Amino acid sequence: MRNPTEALIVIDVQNDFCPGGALAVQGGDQIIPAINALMDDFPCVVLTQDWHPKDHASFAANHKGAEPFSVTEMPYGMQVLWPTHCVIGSKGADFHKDLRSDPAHLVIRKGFRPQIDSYSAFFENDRTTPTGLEGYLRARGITTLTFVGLATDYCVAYSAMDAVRLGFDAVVLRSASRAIDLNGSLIEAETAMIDAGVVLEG
Ligand code: VGL
Ligand code: ZN
Repeated sequence: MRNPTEALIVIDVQNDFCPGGALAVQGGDQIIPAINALMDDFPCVVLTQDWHPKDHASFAANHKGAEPFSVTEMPYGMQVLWPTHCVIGSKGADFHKDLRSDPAHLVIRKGFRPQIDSYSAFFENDRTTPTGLEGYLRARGITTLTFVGLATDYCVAYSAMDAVRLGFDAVVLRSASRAIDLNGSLIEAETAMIDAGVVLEG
């Protein structure tokens, strides 16, 4: 068992990010056995769930004439317009059936405000609206976070970089994460994570 100050943060292992899903990440389901095994090592396990209303501003379908994976300007900066995914209450938003959820102490949902996306488990994409995860971890005395899940170059990377910004030690376990890799986004995200002080393992 790891030190009581450590937590495992499992990012968005949901049907829509796994093969057959609306925003499938290649090999997204292959990381599940490793994640399940890791859960037994950590005194605190948190799962995150991407959780969007149907009219969410990050969906290309809600922008007239926009193609999925195109980019648009939002009040808070540039935003990729995604295929409709992880709609609240849908099958696609459910955790993959093989992911263990019993060991999780907390499930945190993000991206439920229609006008703003939320890649990070800590803040929405304006970088200021909190999800509440920071307070939970601090109240438990947790200082060191290991991130795994989907997708390495979006929600995992944003979460790990915010963690460092907040003063946590952050590790991304690459072997238990998979990337969307949209136009070189994986190498870009890895470089940004290293620059921010995230430790990349695996
Ligand atoms: C994610 C794109 C849109 C992720 C979520 O979990 O990495 N990516 N919504
Ligand atoms: Zn999303």
